[in-house]
Amino acid sequence: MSEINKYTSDNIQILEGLEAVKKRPGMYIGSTGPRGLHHLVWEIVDNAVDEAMAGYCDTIHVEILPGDIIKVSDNGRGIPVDIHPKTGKPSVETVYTTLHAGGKFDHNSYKVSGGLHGVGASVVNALSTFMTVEIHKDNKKYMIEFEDGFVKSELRCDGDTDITGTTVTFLANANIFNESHVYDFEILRTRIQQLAFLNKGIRFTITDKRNELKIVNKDYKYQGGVKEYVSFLNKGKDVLHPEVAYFEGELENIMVEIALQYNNGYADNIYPFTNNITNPEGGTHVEGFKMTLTRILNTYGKKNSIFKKDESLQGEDTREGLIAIISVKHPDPQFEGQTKSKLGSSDARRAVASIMSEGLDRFLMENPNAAKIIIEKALMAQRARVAAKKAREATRRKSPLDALGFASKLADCRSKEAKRAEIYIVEGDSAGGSAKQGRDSEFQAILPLRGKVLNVEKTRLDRALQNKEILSMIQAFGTGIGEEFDITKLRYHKIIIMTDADVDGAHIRTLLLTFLFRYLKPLVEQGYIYIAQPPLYKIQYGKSIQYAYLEKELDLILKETNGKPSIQRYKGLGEMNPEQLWDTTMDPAERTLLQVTLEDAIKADQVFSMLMGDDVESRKEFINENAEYVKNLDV
Ligand code: 1YM
Repeated sequence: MSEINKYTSDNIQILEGLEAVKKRPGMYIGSTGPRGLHHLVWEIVDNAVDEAMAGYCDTIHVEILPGDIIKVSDNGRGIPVDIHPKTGKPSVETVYTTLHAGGKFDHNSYKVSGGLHGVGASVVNALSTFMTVEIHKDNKKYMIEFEDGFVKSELRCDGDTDITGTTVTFLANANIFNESHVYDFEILRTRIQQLAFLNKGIRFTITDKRNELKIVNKDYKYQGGVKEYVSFLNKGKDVLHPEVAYFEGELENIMVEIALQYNNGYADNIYPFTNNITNPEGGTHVEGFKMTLTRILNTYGKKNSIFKKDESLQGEDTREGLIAIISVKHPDPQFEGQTKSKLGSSDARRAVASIMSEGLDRFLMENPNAAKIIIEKALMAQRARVAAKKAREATRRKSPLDALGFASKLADCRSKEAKRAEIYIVEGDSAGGSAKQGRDSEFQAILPLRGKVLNVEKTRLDRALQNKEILSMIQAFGTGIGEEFDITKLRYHKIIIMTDADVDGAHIRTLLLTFLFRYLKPLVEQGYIYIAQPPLYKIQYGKSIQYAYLEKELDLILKETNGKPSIQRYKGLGEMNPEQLWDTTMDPAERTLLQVTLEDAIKADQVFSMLMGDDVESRKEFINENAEYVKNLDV
């Protein structure tokens, strides 16, 4: 084949590659919804982070410009501009027009990879109406421009410079991201801050310039890395020891960073990451961590006579009130599990166990007070576990009367097919009554709750299990709780929280979500939890009835309806008759359900703690800082 033909066939391949991305964007970035849109930013940021991890860059800026144009820049070496031997084109052009070009000819040892990340900058290019890449390198400024993924203006030298780095600017294609191409500042900010925690000493900034009257700029740099992350997560909680334990090291080419600190709560929050990507399903690094934590605490407790003669701790005892970050950087991680987000590499287990074991040993030795408090906390947890086991047995009984002698108010559905079955958790007996009459009893079960659900933020499982409302929920769901939780036994694939559209309703909803998040987290993670949306108003004009679910909708309906309609404001679900409740809120053909997704479990945990905890000052500060998010949670 002649040289010319070779280039031509390479070019055809390139075109076919990018065309495939445009045709099926979802295959490459997961979706063309908001998630996919934000994914474009991470794809570019990841390249800058890779450069930082390789040790060549210490500052990364992200800007949202008017029109939702994204600009990412770093002060690394600059993407190579030399002619690539295979394509005969500048390397930067090849990187931005060839699928998966990154992996082929760069040699960073740690790459941001896992889940959907790592598909390459060319995918972002293919899905952008325009993109420019500016490179400062070898005292020269270079520039290349693309339109719809095609080179619009070839790489050119654009003057002299005395700095190095890469700046990428792009506009997502609004025809492809047709749901919305508006970025959510909070989503970008949260992840940028997380990247700053996970890459110590690297400065990350994020600036929202979309509204020139209100430019928002955040600047993050954490010299302490994940140690500061744990402090941040424990903010507003009562910690049991002042110092965050921090261990780092490298083994078999795997870098490990671990930080942990106990608080006086009961939740177990371990946040694992591989190459900056969270692993919600855990994996070998988490196994290594848990194993070592149990082993070292047991050895210390025995050696220092903190245990009574036969006492020893089980794994879960050692994790009550624990907040931990495990961050590994692995040159070639293997993933498994349902979402390919579970780390499978066994060398990571060894590396974590070894670094953690040495580090924790030393920490306990140097901080004997902390050691004693941690082990005593674990011993308390152990006693509570035994008590909880007894209480839990009650939830397993088949009879509608449990050990506490009350009848659950569950009105079950006839279908035993979990996939189809739904359960409505309804506030109050009167709304419960309407729901029971209005439902389709074939597949809709109703569980009315009386009064307020216990606040579980400050309660241990054994006490929570004495609460009737909580017991009836666990009994109804069928999954069990704690050690014997089994998601395959879930009896309803939709658990729908239906509360009044007022402040009390919002409070009950938050309490329910706290309970679900703390004790039945997989139900939330796997998308089984929903929130029903009852209407706020009924607008009747002659025989025609319309419902408004938002204040805005009421205005709209009133504008369209001339004359004088009668307006009824629903204060509670109880005011609706069964038929109305079915029509507006329960009929699958008409209703809108909000699916509760805790994509960002870390944030949710903070929201719950701040809203429910007893630190009033932090709560105020948190609500001020996160007004938007809290509002969303309460809508
Ligand atoms: C704002 C986005 O992409 N920075 C960036 C990318 C690269 C390099 C430096 C780089 C890598 C290497 C050598 C190497 C990339 N280079 C390539 C490729 N920021 C941003 N900064 N020199 C520079 O990995 O060996 C892909 S990404 F493939 F061309 F080397």
